[in-house]
Amino acid sequence: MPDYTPRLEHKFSFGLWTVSNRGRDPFGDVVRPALAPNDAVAMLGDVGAWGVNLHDNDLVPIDATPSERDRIVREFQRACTAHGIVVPMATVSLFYDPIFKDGAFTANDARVRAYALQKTMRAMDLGAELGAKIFVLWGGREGTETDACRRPDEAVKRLREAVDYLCEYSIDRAYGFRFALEAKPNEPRGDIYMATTGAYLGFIPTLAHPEMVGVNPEVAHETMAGLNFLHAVAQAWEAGKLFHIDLNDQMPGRYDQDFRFGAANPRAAFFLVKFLEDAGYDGPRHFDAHAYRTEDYEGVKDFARGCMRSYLILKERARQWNADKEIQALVKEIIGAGADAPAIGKYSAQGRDTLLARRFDRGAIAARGLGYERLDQLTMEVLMGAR
Ligand code: DIG
Ligand code: MN
Ligand code: MN
Repeated sequence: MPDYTPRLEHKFSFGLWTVSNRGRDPFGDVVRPALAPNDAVAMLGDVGAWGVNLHDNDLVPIDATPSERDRIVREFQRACTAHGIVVPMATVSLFYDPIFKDGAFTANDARVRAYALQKTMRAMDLGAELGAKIFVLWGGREGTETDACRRPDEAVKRLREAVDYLCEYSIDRAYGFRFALEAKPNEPRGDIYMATTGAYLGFIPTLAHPEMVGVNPEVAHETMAGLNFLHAVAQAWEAGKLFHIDLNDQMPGRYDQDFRFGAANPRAAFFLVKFLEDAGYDGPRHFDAHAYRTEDYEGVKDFARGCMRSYLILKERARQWNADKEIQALVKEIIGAGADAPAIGKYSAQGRDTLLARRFDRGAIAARGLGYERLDQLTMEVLMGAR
């Protein structure tokens, strides 16, 4: 029986806000008592996680004094050391405090935009102090309910000004941060700017320091919009911009469910894990998810274990798929189709003339059966443990 025990080498991480989620939702109060950050770290150490991530105010209350802040950070660092947990990523809450009700970097009030930068700089200080090298920016409130409130291209300009400024701050302080921008189509705003990972991939090249900025795609956020999450991840990877990833699960067309990884669509999760492992992605496997509202903290531990076990089970299924002789023979045949086609490659006068001169037998090519039903059935049988 393969071993599905999480180990540090798997780089499984959770946000403080995930295992400490108290189950509040828009229609119901908390169902779990507060879990202090240091107790959350102990829980993550207990279930075998590698890292813990945090928003600034997951750890340091927004109105903490500098001395309270320093004490909290010292105690947190002690807890992380005691439980062998690292802090790979930090981020900032630019969505919870009422001041951000109209957004943060894109807000119409210039004081809000300035305060959002100041707060992010301090969150970067905290992240750097904890050893984080990735800084996620999720613009949860950067959006609108009415497009009468600002031109959307003005929002893009304000976002660029903020990200450029924060890149300069990281350079100035020599923090070495790689910024990972996280998209979401809506919730909590009626519409959120930069709704998809693709939108951010189009935004990044317009920045002053594009090499410092990548994306943090989240399963639930692309899936909410009815998109194929793997395709967003693959485009980010191919562009060298997959700086981080938020793993969870989601039914299409619903509110942001942030389910346990693999809990809604194990087939999509399989193709994602296969891609990440085949591609050699070596970043954090971060679970931005939370337990069902029905659970107590034993259930939260089951949730955390389930995220990691499902990833490892799907990683083993991907190994089986890659080793399956019948599947690999089919893949070889599919990939090799049309071997006699004129090579495309770099444009040349000779290549041009060869391509223009070629006669294609459209009927014969179109009549060929591609065997994808057999391939997908074999894939499903690997997934279902029938091979
Ligand atoms: C929501 O999916 C966002 C926040 O939880 C956080 O800012 C970010 C970190 O992964 N994801
Ligand atoms: Mn989410
Ligand atoms: Mn997320």
